Amino acid sequence: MTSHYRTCPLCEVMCGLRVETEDGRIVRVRPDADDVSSHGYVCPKGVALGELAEDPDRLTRPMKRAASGFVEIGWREALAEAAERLRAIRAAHGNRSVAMYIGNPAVHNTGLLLGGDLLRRSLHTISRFSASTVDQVPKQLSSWLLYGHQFLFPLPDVDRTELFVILGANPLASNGSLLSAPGIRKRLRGIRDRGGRVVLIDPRRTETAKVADTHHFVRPATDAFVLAAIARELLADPAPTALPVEGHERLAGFLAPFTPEAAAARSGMSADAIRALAADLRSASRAVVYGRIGTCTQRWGTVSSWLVDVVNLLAGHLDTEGGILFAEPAIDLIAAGLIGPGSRGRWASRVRGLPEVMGELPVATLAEEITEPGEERVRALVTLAGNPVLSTPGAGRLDAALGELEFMVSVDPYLNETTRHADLILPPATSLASGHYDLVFHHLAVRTVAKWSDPVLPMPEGGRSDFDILSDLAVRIGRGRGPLRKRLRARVLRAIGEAQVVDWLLRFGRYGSRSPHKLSLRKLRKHPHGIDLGPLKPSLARRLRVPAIDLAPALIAGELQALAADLETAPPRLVLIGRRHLRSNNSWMHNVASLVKGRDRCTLLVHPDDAEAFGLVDGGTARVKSEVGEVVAPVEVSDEIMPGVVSLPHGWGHDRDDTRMRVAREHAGVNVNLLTDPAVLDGPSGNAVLNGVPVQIGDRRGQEVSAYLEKPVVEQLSGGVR
Ligand SMILES: Nc1nc2c(c(=O)[nH]1)N[C@H]1C(S)=C(S)[C@@H](COP(=O)(O)OP(=O)(O)OC[C@H]3O[C@@H](n4cnc5c(=O)[nH]c(N)nc54)[C@H](O)[C@@H]3O)O[C@H]1N2
Ligand SMILES: Nc1nc2c(c(=O)[nH]1)N[C@H]1C(S)=C(S)[C@@H](COP(=O)(O)OP(=O)(O)OC[C@H]3O[C@@H](n4cnc5c(=O)[nH]c(N)nc54)[C@H](O)[C@@H]3O)O[C@H]1N2
Ligand code: SF4
Ligand SMILES: [Mo]
Repeated sequence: MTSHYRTCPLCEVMCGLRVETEDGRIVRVRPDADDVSSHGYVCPKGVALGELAEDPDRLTRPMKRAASGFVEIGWREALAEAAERLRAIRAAHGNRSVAMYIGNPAVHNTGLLLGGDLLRRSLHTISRFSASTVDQVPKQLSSWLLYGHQFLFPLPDVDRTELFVILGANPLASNGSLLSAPGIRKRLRGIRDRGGRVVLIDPRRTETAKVADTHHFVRPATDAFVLAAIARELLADPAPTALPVEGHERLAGFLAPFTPEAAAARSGMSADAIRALAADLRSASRAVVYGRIGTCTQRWGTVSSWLVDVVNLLAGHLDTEGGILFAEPAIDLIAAGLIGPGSRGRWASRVRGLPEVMGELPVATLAEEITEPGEERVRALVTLAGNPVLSTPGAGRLDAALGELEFMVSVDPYLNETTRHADLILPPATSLASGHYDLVFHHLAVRTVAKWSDPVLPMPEGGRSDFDILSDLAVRIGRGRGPLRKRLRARVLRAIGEAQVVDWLLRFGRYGSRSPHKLSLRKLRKHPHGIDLGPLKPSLARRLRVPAIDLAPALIAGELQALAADLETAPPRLVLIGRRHLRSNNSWMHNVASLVKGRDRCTLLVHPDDAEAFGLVDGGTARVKSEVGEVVAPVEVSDEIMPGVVSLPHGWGHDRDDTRMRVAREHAGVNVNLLTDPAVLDGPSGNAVLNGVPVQIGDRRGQEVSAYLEKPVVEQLSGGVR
């Protein structure tokens, strides 16, 4: 038996695993107690990595659509046909007619990231979409506006803070996002052991609430009101900062309407609690506010993200130990110039005229870019590691639109809800057969760590890695087109492979050849548990890409005015939010038996008062309707969710006969994104609105009973957990 030390590629946390193999097969996956970052922490998904790699439903050969269904074909034939069809459609209808969608696992896979970049360059299309616009793009936009770079992600210094305020994140289920800190439960406990406090603001009393000192219920999509009120309080006496900051007066003007009372009326969090939180943030020497998916995937995603940082700044916790810090990893994509500072509005979507953000268009508009007639409509689509039919809003419409494409190719190991529309599926071998270095997630990590993982499994006979597939496609598509330099880059990178690229980036980085650390691939190979380079340090003052942090840029000023106008809006009677479960990961791990066993997790959470009002019973079913669709889901009655709010998790809806995910098929669940509305977006970023979606409840026969039932909204929703 051989032990391999490997970074888990499944979520942002990057736990160290010990993978034991025999004869090229995985025997066991265990936590790596010596990993310098995770120190033996692991979650059930990491342990299931072997099952995932050896899932019999994984595709092993390219699949081509035929009249009788999918048939296996050879790699050469598949790659040649994919390149030829894409080139032909592009030649006939222009660059824009070929679109690309990149899903979440792409960022967790070194070869896919590098190969995907080559393919993107060779396709040369502005029809670019990704999971970023159902996720964190408001954060990127906010960082670009505030600091001049989209990748300067504000990270809460969880290991040194004394007051940790969390909005719209459930790290005990998700393990943390834009916050790579393995073993978050222990770290949150650490705050309390130091005499500090954890405050959670969430419409649901989540798993994280159980380790928090205080939990405040907040109505979905009203965080911006609370944050604006806190910022308004802080502006009366902002903390001194060494950073250059301007626009205090302008900001004060825009924030004037957001009194704690006004914010309380709209959000359900009490005015006293809002005032107390502002005062505590200001008086604590080490404190930090952190907002994640619940604050991003909603109507006020950008302004909420922006206000989180502004509150930290005004309270004196930006770029400070125990406050917000910014990572400077060993391979620093910002310093290396490998990721641009940011952009907005360089081009627009064809149908709705939505501005490009960070080089992409909102995925919420993909369906109409395909279906709306016009010469440059999207006729071909390449999906890389994505399942937008389950993960993006208005999924029903997208599902139908994919059927109208002239050609679709998916680089994906599964025949699932999205790839079933493809003409060709190009399945990579498990990423465990390739080397791994986290190019992205070290930018989100609370400690600076460098780690390389060598392949754990041999490349299966006839198998190809993501990098092989994508770089091959890139070279074929680029052939005879574009500047020689670019075509050579694709060929050279393809020839040397991703490990060599990582080696160069390490050597040229701040811990590389010219530093005492002398990091290189060779050195990292000698340290299979990783090398710890210490905690983050304040660095923003020297890394700011703007002359001064502007507290009220035009785009945000416009949003604050819209937000002020919305203070008067009566909230919908019932809104929908999402949730995550520790044993799930977006849409694609439901085919692993050990992860889906147990009771049904795709349930509609309903508060007892609402259950009574709508005639729902625990264990029964409910028909949930929105502006764009409806689903019938099992009901779970619980007072952990606030009245007026229901919750359904995403990534489910595996009830198709033409997919090949047999375990998932038996635990189908429903697709919540049939309910989310692609017409409603976070304005500045185009991010999808997946939380705070107005819905109605009907009974089993479809009669509407909820519509706008008059029921007093609970007045006093805030309060301590214990
Ligand atoms: N186990 C597991 N881990 C995962 C994933 C997974 O699917 N499963 N997905 C990974 C991915 S891709 C991501 S991006 C991260 C996300 O990581 P997190 O941001 O931690 O995501 P969630 O666990 O969904 O927690 C979001 C919380 O926001 C709350 N919420 C909803 N709407 C609002 C609102 O308007 N205001 C406030 N204040 N709260 C709101 C919800 O009740 C929920 O508790 O998780 C990653 N990790
Ligand atoms: N309603 C609602 N919708 C949501 C969310 C929510 O909170 N609520 N969360 C959103 C978020 S944060 C995200 S990130 C998105 C995720 O959205 P997507 O990225 O579109 O969806 P995933 O479910 O992550 O699908 C991943 C796909 O990658 C494939 N895959 C896995 N590993 C590999 C690999 O190594 N190589 C290749 N080539 N393919 C691989 C899988 O088979 C699967 O098809 O979902 C979003 N959708
Ligand atoms: S928390 Fe779980 S899924 Fe995430 S990196 Fe660790 S073991 Fe993998
Ligand atoms: Mo995500």
